Amino acid sequence: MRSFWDPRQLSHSPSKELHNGAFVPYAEHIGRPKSILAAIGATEAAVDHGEEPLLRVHPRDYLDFLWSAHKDWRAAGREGDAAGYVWPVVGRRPLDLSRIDARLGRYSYDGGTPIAAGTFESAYWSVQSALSGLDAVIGGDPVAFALCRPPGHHAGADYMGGYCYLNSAAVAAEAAIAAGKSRIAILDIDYHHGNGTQDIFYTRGDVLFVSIHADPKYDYPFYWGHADEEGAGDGEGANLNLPLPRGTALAGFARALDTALARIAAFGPDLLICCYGADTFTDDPISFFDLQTIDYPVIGRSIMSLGLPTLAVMEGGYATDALGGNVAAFLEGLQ
Ligand code: SP5
Ligand code: ZN
Repeated sequence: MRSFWDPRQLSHSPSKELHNGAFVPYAEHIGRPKSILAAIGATEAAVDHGEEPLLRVHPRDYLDFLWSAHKDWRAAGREGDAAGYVWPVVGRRPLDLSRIDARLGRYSYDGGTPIAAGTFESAYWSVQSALSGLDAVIGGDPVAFALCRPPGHHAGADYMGGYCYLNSAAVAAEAAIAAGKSRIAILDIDYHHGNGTQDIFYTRGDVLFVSIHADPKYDYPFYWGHADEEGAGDGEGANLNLPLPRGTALAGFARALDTALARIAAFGPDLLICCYGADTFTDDPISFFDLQTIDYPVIGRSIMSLGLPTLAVMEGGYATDALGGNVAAFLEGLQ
């Protein structure tokens, strides 16, 4: 299987995040991709597709914000990583504010997603890795892997959150449509609900979003990922959330996966994009499922039983020592 990655994805390295009322070391650190690279063998360099594919998902003003936020932060006399502290959730209206703190609030929804000096560059190349993997699949490969990092599934069209800045899977889905595919299914099996991806395609009937994740009643991102979110307008019925309780092991996960795969098969997509997070692993430090390394090939094989051309993109997974082995195990199942 061809795998794609760009070393510039290491430029992003925030030092800390706000979590449970304290600043703690940033969980989405560069040891993650290093662990994956050590385990999966050779990768190919991402090809630069420019920003046009990004603009099919993300508006110009959001890309401009991401590109300049860290410089604006420094220009305001600040040290360290740029992070917001006020969010416009009450009586919001489209004010054109220039102060960096106002812009950080406007374009984010949580306090755990700081912007460091290399953040835009890393997020840009993370998306380019996904687009390069998509090229392989559109070119006829049955499956390809994009080592996306930073991850993408919490990022909406114009906001960052949950360690995510640009939504690689969403950009790949739009690129596939632009390349002539008419129906795309996205299967998100990260531990956390892919709220950004859901939001981007919520009113779309040509992109099915299916997510298996920790019940947001108990886990991040709390406000989205509930079972009654089924899509709206043209997208009515094209969104399926399968929240699972803490402690879920392979048996429970596989039942939800069967439900997810049946819905995807019924949708009849031309292409599958699988958002893979290894934070479902039993030893993940911020998550509470009970999957083992040997479960990932089983899950990968189930997904390939759909017989669809498949692009797998990396999302979360924070048990760094085991991460590479978990990703390699999943990819083995996809072969
Ligand atoms: C892509 C993805 O998996 N995002 C997950 C975002 C979860 N953020 C909320 C939990 C933050 C826990 N941070 C603990 C850091 C310990 N060093
Ligand atoms: Zn996650």
